[in-house]
Amino acid sequence: MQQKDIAYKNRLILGLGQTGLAVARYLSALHQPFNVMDTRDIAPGHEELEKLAPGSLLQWNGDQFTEYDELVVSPGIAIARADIQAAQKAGVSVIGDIELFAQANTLPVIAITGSNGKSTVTDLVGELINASGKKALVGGNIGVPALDLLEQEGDYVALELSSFQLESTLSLEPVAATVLNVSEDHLDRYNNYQEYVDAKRSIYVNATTCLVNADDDNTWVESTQSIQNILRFGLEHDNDRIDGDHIDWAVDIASNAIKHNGQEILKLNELTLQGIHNALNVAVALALVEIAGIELTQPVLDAAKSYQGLPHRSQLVGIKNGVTFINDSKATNVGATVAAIQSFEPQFGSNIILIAGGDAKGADLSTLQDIIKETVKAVVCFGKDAPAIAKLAPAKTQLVSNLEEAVRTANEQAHSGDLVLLSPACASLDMFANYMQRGEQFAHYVEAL
Ligand code: UMA
Ligand code: ADP
Repeated sequence: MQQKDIAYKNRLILGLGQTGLAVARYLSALHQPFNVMDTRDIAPGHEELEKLAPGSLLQWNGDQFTEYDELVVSPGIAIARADIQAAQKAGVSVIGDIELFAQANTLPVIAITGSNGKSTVTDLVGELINASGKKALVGGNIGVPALDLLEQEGDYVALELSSFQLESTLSLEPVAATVLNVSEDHLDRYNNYQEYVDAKRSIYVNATTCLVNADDDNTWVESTQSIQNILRFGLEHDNDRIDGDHIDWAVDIASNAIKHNGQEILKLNELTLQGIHNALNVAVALALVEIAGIELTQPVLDAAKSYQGLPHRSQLVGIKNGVTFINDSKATNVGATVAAIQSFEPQFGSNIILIAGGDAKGADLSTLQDIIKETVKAVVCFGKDAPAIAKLAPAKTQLVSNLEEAVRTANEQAHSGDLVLLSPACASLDMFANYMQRGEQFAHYVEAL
């Protein structure tokens, strides 16, 4: 795509994961100077970096940060680290890859954050735009570094943004921005929940139109932000809202529809995606593209109806002896697991066996307690924070040592008609490379039953 020039600076890239490498590729192509530091003994991607910029990977040394004009910090590294803070205080600029992207980008951006549903909404926004005949470039936290998009041709950019990426972004000017929802996550990186909420809501700074969740005040635009265009999505509550106001984009369960300003846009039972949370995701995606100027023509609506979702999100793995196995490995926090259980309750009632556990990232797992007590038949848990989950409902919980044992144990307890749901409420990193590997292994163990 056409790009704006970015200032010539001597930069230090901190972290050589996907992000660090993308920044290195980008700066290399611009013939701008940079070095890279990573806290790990063997940084992933070091071979590719060596080919790109020989000798640019240095030993991590905070004392050298002030030798650079700018630190480009990867999202996996906390900006609150003492060495980064000291450099910033000494006048070194501290940004992330999204800021560099924002400085160079010329296309309209649709920006999406939230604790849950980001990838689904971002991917669907891309599908809807493509169905309209325009071309979407999709990236960010979803797995394609934003800077890689600058090399591609398109009409719109759909960006999934994490709270970590938003913390180091200043000049993104989205045409449409949303915080889908906020629930506890990443409390191992934030001093308190409010800091996490504020990081999410910073997506609205410089946005032309903000789309907020009417049912979640943590997604609302702060009164200090002078934003004119604020639209709301949410569940239709039969006029029982305190403010009595209409919802611009509503999921109306009573009339089985997604509605825009009261007008029916789609029938809920026409959607391939299941669950109320996914109906909200579809409503948000339609809203975002419409805000960005895409007409909701029949091909766009058809794309919304037939959208199948991404792997590892409430994905059917198989049915064995009448037992359904679902892989929701991407549920890495409590809010996601609650949404998944709620979405299956209409079909399975309380015949749900939940497999959960992993690294809770400092979250308060007790918010799972009610739904486990009321809806779930049995819990099988494993991983770092399994003991905390087991405490929630000891009588119906079994602690096991790994995923393979969890699948076998859940299967032994299951009867025909039951659902075995892997929806861990925790990150996978204590035992797996990532949530994808956890989901793939789940499918493998189910296959082997
Ligand atoms: N790390 C170190 N030392 C370093 C650098 C990184 O130990 O010097 C560790 C981090 O603590 C982290 C891991 O390495 O555990 C990866 O960190 P990273 O910053 O190198 O990550 P990238 O490979 O660049 O991937 C990042 C996002 N990862 C994170 O934010 C942790 C990816 O989101 C994103 O897809 C990618 O950029 C492209 O934009 C993944 C993620 O887990 C899916 N995101 C979190 C989430 O969704 O909950 C925020
Ligand atoms: P994210 O990118 O924010 O992690 P995903 O779209 O990958 O979100 O979905 C992750 C998990 O979150 C899903 O497996 C599902 O359990 C849950 N989820 C998806 N959409 C929502 C939503 N709108 N509200 C609550 N939970 C959701």
